[in-house]
Amino acid sequence: MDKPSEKPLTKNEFLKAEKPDLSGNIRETLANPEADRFSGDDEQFIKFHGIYQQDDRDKRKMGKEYSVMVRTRQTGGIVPAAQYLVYDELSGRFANGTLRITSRQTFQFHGVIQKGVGPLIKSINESLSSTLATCGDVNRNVTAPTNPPIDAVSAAVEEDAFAITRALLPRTTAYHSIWVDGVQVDLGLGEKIVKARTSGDQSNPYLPPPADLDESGAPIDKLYGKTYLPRKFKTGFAIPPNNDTDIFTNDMGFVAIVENGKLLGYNLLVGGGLGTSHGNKLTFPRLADVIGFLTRDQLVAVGEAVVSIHRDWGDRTDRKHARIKYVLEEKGVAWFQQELAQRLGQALPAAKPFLFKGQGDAFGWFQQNNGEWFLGLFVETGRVKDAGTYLLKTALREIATQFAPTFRLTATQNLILSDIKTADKAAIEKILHDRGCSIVFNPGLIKGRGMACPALPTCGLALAESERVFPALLAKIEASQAAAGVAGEELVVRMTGCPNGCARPYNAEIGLVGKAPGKYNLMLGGNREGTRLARIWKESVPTDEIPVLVGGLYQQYAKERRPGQAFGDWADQAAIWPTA
Ligand code: SRM
Ligand code: SF4
Repeated sequence: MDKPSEKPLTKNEFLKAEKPDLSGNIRETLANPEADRFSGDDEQFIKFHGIYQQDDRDKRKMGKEYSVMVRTRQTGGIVPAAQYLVYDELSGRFANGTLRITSRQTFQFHGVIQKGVGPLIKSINESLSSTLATCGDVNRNVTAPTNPPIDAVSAAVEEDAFAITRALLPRTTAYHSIWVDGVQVDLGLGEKIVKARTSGDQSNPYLPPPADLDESGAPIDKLYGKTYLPRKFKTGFAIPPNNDTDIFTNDMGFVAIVENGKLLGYNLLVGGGLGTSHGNKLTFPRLADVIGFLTRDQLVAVGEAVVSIHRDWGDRTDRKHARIKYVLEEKGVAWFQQELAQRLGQALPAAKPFLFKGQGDAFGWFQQNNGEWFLGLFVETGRVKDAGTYLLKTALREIATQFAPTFRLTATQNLILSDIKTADKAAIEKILHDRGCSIVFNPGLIKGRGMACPALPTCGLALAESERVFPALLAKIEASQAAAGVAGEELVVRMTGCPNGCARPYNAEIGLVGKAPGKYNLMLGGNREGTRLARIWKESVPTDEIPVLVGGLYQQYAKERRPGQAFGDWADQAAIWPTA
């Protein structure tokens, strides 16, 4: 593959080149009291600020009801309790009252009204977080292991995840001038913001390092230049044997290499990515390649060099074919290693051996190495809400206020509360039980491993339901499993409303990918470790038929499986596939 040049550049490339500070007309829209939405080119610019223009798709027949989705940045899913309390308050005031834990360890606010977006983003920044570059053609939220959240190695990895986060933030100053300096609203959040700013470190870990300036005083972005990356870019860290961050699905992954309890460095993985488009053969899900080994002091230089290869070699003529995975696929690992060596001034040594033995979160109480405790909680489809007698949002507010644990969002859309004293355990448990949330302690290993993307009604790209139908569907799959005599066995089921793959169905044991309203491609053969891709077993299966088909497969699995063989491993090998 030569550098793509003959085809015309995409429209997004011209937009970025015209306004490299990414400001678009956002300031003007915010200042216009008549504006009920961001429109035109701004729909692209706002993404770099962590905002998506959406409308309630349930209400489209009556005309479009606009709102936005806002995504925060939380490296490794870390949310201090005081920051969580600010989010809790903001979600009630300006959004739909829920907080959505995402598959990349951030929070999303859905249904944010136009007048709320300024105060919301200003307050997020005041609570020492940010929404800068959580979307757009840049490095997104950096994921890092939460299982376990606290030991010497995970603390070192966390430190590195923050170092790479900062290094890969865009240097534009427009974000701060629009949302922090430009929004003048007193929300009366005084006490809450003060607490968020005085708990521990006072500095915002998501402030980009100062940029160099050109002759006119404008910031220069040495890494991203004026046109940023051809497409989104995702970075994650993992600590074997748990692949809880699904590291092979990232554009760039760092796999911790640990010897005698000490972090030696990382194996570099490049070229993972899942998004596809139905019927477009140029697009496909891909797991990352292993490139080489690096020491901790090389981390930032290697990260920047990999991003610069995407910047220079990614396809800017077709946004469906623009991720770094296509560069790896078409040019190969040896080419990539050489290109990286040239940019670093030295080749990386060969990768060191590593092995993943599973993925996902642990539920219930576990002791940290410092004697304190962490509590793994199941959050159905990542949605923190109050509904009927299930009052998770209220319970978490009470726990944050009284005990101030660190909140850690997991990459399977669950939640860990860490740094809890032995004396506080019983009271925290009581709050959760009293608020109708007993399920959070022990969901079982189908619910606990499952993931679904938001899809309808908020996602503009959804072809089918996901989050809203997933719990009922999973319950039926659980029942089929029990009927086959293997109740309670671990199973990774993931569902999305379209082939973009936001809940990572492509490496699940059972992946359900929305094709049309009420119809899904049923994918099988991924594994529990997240290291093998699933394949389409049946196309366009109606929702009601999914549990019936899975029930049949489970009956066969129960008869045929070898001792200890997981469902995904059996399905990959079983005589269930059409013969060529
Ligand atoms: Fe995603 C676009 C939600 C993780 C691949 N994703 C979207 C948008 C913003 C729709 C849009 O562009 O209008 C969705 C917003 C829905 C809503 O109403 O909230 C959306 N993606 C999500 C989240 C919230 C899903 C979730 O269940 O948690 C995740 C937010 C992550 C975060 O906090 O940063 C989310 N998205 C992912 C992942 C999984 C991951 O990164 O681990 C993937 C697959 C991995 C990958 O990137 O290849 C993913 N999202 C996409 C794509 C396909 C990209 C591609 O290369 O083709 C799109 C569409 C696009 O970019 O054009 C997309
Ligand atoms: Fe929307 Fe598709 Fe992502 Fe689901 S997978 S959130 S439907 S873009």
